[in-house]
Amino acid sequence: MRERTFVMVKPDGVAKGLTDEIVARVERAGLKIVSMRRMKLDRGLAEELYSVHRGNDFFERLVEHVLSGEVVVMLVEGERAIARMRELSGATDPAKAAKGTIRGDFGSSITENIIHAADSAESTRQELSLFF
Ligand code: FUP
Repeated sequence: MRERTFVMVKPDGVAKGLTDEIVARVERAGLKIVSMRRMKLDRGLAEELYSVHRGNDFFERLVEHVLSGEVVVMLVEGERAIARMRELSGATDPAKAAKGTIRGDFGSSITENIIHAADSAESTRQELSLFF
């Protein structure tokens, strides 16, 4: 099924110069980047993006991280795009993520894990509506 998903290169990924590498991996996987923009989030937007995590002990750390520098937001489209972007990204904790995944290859901690990719059709809709 052809679908759309929301992807964001987090500030650690942008700072490490990984945007082009991530774009290349997404395109090599046969997915299309329909739209892409480099930007700075404000607190309201960051808290909205991560609203499902509000109340968790890591929420503030997560929000502070995505506010710590510029991000690159992407609208990605293709067959099973949501699941395939999750596969390309790898497990949340880079220490547990497989080699060959973006987090496994480049992530440094569960907070500084390079990339966000929406995890369901519902979160995709909600997250895309915030940015595109
Ligand atoms: P993921 O969908 O893989 O990004 O993972 P989650 O939705 O579980 O978590 C979203 C973000 O919260 C992660 F990218 C990093 C952060 N997080 C922590 O910092 N600590 C945790 O224990 C879990 C998540």
